[in-house]
Amino acid sequence: MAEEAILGYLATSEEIPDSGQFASQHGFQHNDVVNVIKSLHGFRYIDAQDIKRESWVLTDEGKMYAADGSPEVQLFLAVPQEGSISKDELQKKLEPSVFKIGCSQAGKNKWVDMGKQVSRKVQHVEDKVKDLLIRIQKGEALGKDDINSLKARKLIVAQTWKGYSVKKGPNYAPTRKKVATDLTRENLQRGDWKELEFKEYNFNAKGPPAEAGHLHPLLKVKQQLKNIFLQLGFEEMPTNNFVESSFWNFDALFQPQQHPARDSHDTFFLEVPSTTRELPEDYVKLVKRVHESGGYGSRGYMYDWKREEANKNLLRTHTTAVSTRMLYALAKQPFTPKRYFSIDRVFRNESVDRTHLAEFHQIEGLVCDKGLTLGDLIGVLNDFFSRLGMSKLRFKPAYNPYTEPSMEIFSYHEGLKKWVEIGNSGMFRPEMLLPMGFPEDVRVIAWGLSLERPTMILYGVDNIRDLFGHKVDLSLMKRNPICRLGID
Ligand code: FB9
Repeated sequence: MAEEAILGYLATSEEIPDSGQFASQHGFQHNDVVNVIKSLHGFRYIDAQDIKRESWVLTDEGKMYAADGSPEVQLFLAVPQEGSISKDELQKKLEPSVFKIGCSQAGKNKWVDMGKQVSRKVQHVEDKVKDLLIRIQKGEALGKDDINSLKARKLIVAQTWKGYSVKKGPNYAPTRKKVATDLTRENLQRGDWKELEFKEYNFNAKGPPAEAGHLHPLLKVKQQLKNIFLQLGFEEMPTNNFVESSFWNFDALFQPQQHPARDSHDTFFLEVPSTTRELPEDYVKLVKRVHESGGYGSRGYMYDWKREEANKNLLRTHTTAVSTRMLYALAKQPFTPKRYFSIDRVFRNESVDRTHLAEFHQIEGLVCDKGLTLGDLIGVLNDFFSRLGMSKLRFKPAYNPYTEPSMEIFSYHEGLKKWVEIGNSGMFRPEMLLPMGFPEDVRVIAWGLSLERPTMILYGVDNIRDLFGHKVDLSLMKRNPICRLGID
């Protein structure tokens, strides 16, 4: 429609000086004309030049006065030709803003005598303001002073009108030639490819966005944590066994069999297979002894340690169970210092709430070397967490059955403006390490945190159920820029 009109008009005229007038003269929306002009300009059928025009438009208040008359005239007309009217009476007859502005303007124009009684001082008045506003609505140009007085009363505001002047372009034709965007078999068979005009290839055009898979935020943060551990010279422990025996998950960690965490309120025990098939018998004897009567300077827990309790299979409650297996294996070899880490799922029979599910990902790091001290642990923690953007750490004494001393780790989180508990740590007890066969002076410092908490804080996820499970909003994943963890 608009295209034919523009190309048709240029067939007989040199130029379309103003797309705005052209649109109103031909009954088109200026916007449609502009879109056609841009497209025809793109194909060089026409040459379009921008033209701008400053114009004035009425504010909502201006529109009201253009419709109902200026407030000063409305007030004047409300005052009786003869005699007077009380100010209160008058006020009741008019809108509050009209009365207020009307009083000051009519007073200024000396049209009325404003006392307790209000009376006219002139017989007749012109509503110049209304006339000026209507003329602007008609697009007429007004004199500077009139514009300034209306502007001063915030009845009009400036508006820039953008349009185009159009001339014929190098590819001008009265109608747009269908340009072929593809050479098809049919073109070749029909041989009409000779006449066809092909659209130029736009090698800068972006192809359709490739809908690819997206990493779940947990996996993005997991990868970044892995990179930190690897940069610090840690090796990843194999965590591909969710099912574990109570022995490696608890007993080997010197966690007594009557410890509350070992009952089904906190732990998922397996029905099938309910018991583990094999354990290293010599080592089991040493674990049994240290639980029952201590040794290595410890008095143990002095209770009857039961093999069948240790045999029970469960869903691991922490990846520390994997650390136990790896340390036991390490103790079998000639001693070499080691740094190990694990990041994988653990299961706890806990009540589900905003930050707790029955499973989460535990992150664990450990350093095994001779003569390590609590100072070394604090040092490693500062190094590790500083790479997560958490520099200011505080430590609070804590208790774990398998570490002594133990510390909860806190960091001041700028965004949340508060100290956040960011993990737990400690030095594995000799009752755990020596039965494995480690030399006296070998120490193992370790710490743990969750993957979900940092991911929730970094992605601003308030409820863990929005991060994990069927309620996850996939679009959130798609549009969430990979967040950088305080590194670069
Ligand atoms: O992750 C936790 N908090 C955290 C971590 C990082 C973080 O980053 C933000 C970007 C700034 C924010 C918060 N916590 C550990 C602390 C709390 O959330 C705590 O309430 C919940 N804890 C889980 C266990 O809940 C029962 C988080 C989980 C946890 C706790 C302890 C360990 C591992 C995971 C451990 C250990 C350990 C100790 C000694 C030796 C070896 C392992």
